[in-house]
Amino acid sequence: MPEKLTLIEKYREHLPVTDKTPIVSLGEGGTPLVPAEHLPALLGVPKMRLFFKLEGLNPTGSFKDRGMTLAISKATEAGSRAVICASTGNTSASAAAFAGKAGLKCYVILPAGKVALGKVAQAILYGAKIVQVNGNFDQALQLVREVAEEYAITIVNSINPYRLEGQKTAAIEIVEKLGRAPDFVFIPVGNAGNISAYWRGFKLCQDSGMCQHRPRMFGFEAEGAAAIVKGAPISNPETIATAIRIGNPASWQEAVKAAHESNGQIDSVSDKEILYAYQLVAHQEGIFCEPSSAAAIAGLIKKVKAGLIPEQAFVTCVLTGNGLKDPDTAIKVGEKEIATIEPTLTKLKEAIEL
Ligand code: AN7
Repeated sequence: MPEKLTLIEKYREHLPVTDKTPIVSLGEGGTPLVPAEHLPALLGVPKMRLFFKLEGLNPTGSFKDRGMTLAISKATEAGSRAVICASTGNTSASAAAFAGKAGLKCYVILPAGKVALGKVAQAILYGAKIVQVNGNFDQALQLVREVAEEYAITIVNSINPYRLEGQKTAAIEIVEKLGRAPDFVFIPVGNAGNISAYWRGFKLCQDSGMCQHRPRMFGFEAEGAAAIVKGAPISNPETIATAIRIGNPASWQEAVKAAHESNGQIDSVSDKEILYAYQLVAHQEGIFCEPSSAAAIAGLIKKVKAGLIPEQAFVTCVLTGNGLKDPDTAIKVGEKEIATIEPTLTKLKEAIEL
């Protein structure tokens, strides 16, 4: 059987690599594009062709791996010995894994107490040096920028240009799988890198003749962290979707441009809407995504209600991270429903209402 190509090998012609670039790969990319079974009818648009891009099935459980394979490969090529990132969690898990494989030292700076359990567990086990700051992601990123000016450490946040180049491959995969571009793409927005990367990817597809049209890009911030929507940075961002708890997005301008050029929008959804969508997609479609990813579905629901989605539209929701990363939120949502009984048949029958 032929070996599966790495993401970089597969999309080499579209990526800033040469034959000399050492490829650091964990088997990233090639994630499933799964059609929705029940949501279109439930939302009142039964003919909508809705697909979920399951980025939580990447090796470290999020879309970050697409950019990280390239960022770490290029850091290795450049002779870097150490990488650093600020992170709401997923970037740190991905950076730690790829850096570990490449034999690079990895420093991750996290907002204390605000990173989902599974992501911290990953960074620990992959062997990163972890520092928590009593502050938010934006402050952590500022510190990372400052320390990287003084020391020869490569930043692997999405301000590293290779990150978005790698991430744009997800858009190409969607076009390959559908044989066309979707009409609408719904995607969560934190640091605003991923929506920018997808837009690059879709433009590339159109320019290279892989598709005839480009989708409208709809990005969603969490209401308590909606800097772009409000038009000004937020010094104390707050949301249950900790991955997108970001008050001053690094790719602000490029994301606004993506929304504008594509005739889309950056909008926001509330924590309540996020939690509703989070449970709905799990119950109805068997997909366990993290709360931040559910912001994309909450956004879709909002736009369907606003009458924005034509009947037969092709729609893709980008589900950026695996629900297993944040067991605390899942358990909080349903814990009270779990019955604890004495181990007798009678009690069991009572409990399951037979
Ligand atoms: C699951 O890990 O910023 O708008 O430091 O983990 O490209 O930032 C994570 C962001 C969406 C937002 N969904 O993407 C980090 C970090 C999930 C995420 C986003 C993130 P961007």
